[in-house]
Amino acid sequence: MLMAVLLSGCGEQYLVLDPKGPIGESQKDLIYFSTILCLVIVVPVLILTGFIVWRYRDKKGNNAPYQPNWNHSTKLEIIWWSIPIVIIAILAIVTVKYTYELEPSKPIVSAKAPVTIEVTSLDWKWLFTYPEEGISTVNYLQIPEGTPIQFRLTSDTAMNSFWIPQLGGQIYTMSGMAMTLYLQADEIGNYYGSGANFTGEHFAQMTFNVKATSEDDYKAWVQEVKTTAPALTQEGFEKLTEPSVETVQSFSSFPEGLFQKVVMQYIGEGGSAHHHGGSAATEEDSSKGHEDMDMSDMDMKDMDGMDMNHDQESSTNEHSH
Ligand SMILES: [Cu+2]
Repeated sequence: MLMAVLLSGCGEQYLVLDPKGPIGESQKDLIYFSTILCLVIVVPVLILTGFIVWRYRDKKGNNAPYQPNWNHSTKLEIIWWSIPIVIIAILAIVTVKYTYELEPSKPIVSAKAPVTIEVTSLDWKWLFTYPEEGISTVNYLQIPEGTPIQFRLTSDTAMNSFWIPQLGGQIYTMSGMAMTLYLQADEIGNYYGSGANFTGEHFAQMTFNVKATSEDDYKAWVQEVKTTAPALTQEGFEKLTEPSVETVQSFSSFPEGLFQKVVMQYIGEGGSAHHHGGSAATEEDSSKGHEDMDMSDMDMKDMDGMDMNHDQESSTNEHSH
């Protein structure tokens, strides 16, 4: 509340504190709540530190009580143990609650059916494919306002992180994995999107505009792309996988099952082989870091015909970093 007052008018600069969707809104609440709760301890401690240093400093004529034999106070022990314990307990309960509530792959409750968008991070651009619409874009997203968007995310290169600060927290894109993230924009507008994980030379140019429009405008845009944009061929996609910086592009189509192919190409014998950056994806790396990786996020129905070697994998663990 206090912070909301202090920071009002700062929306432009603090995107995370100026959310425009339900997920971002909840995450902002949690940020405020935990910050304020922590300040309940931090502020008195800082004040007391200054006060004690000043009050008990070595100075002629200092009349602060001098008690060399004093060694225990039950009252003080109770105060300085119970307050932090209570605050940490509250923080834990609230954080756990929000963590489950905001689980990225949990669908947003809505009367509207979600729109699926597949996200592939490349060097150094974002490819978005719209499986329901059959179109694709590079470094540009258009979404209908007030509708849950189901993002399916992977990487065809180093690990990156997909982030639209005003709609919600970031999520990693990793080769050989498909992550799911639900976001929603409650207002028509343009939102800043970027990669939040350093991936080399032109990482800074991996930004994209997210345009949230009315549903009619969204449909009109899809129609327009379908009729006026060129097709994205397999060769065209391979060109995109080469390191380069790209401007906004739209395509009236994309190779069928492209996203699934990108995900599956990194899954070899015996499980995952996805790497988290750099060019050396060693076997050691993939076996060490990801015993707990799972494919439960992936839509197995879409994987028909793909070579699956995951019988040995558990399907209960969440993949997290
Ligand atoms: Cu990973």
